[in-house]
Amino acid sequence: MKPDAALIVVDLQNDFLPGGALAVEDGDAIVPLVNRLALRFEDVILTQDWHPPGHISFASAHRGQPPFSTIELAYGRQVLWPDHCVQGTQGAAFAERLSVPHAQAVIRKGWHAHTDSYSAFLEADRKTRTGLAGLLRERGVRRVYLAGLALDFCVAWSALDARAAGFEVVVVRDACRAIDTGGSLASALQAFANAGIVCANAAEVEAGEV
Ligand code: VGL
Ligand code: ZN
Repeated sequence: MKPDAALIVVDLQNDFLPGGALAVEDGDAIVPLVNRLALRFEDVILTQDWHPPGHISFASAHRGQPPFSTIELAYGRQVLWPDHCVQGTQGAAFAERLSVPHAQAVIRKGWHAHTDSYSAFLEADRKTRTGLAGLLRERGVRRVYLAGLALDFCVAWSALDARAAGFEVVVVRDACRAIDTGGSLASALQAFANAGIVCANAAEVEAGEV
């Protein structure tokens, strides 16, 4: 068990798996890895992308805008996505083969109709907090490990915000997959390096090397 540490499993939901509305290539390959990795952690938090119908991040909510185009919103640039992870739908449900029964909390995010939230900590307005930092601090967590989807969006923003909130951060690289649109993967990896976020593989974490 890793003391003072938590594993955050990001958005392992049907819509991000092959066949889903916003499928991440090879996204299903990480599920067994995450299941195994989670056995090393007493504290496990799941995040769940959880949008109301007609959410502002959906291309369908903006006339004439195709999916994967970008627009300027009040809080900044927003990528427009296919409708995905609509509250209560099968697409928003966790991957069927995800098996982390000892996880204690689910942080749902992106539920404000007019604000997206890639990050598990801070919504896209960069002001509204989800409460996750407080939860982790109250439990004495100092270091967070992140795995899940997508590496270049929700994992990346969560990792950077965790670091900004004062946690040590490890991204478990092979337990993530990326969307990689418009150079997003390269910029995420560069941002990790700039922020002092460690990238490691699951085997290194399981061996206690990281
Ligand atoms: C995500 C795009 C839109 C993610 C969520 O989980 O990375 N990406 N909503
Ligand atoms: Zn989303």
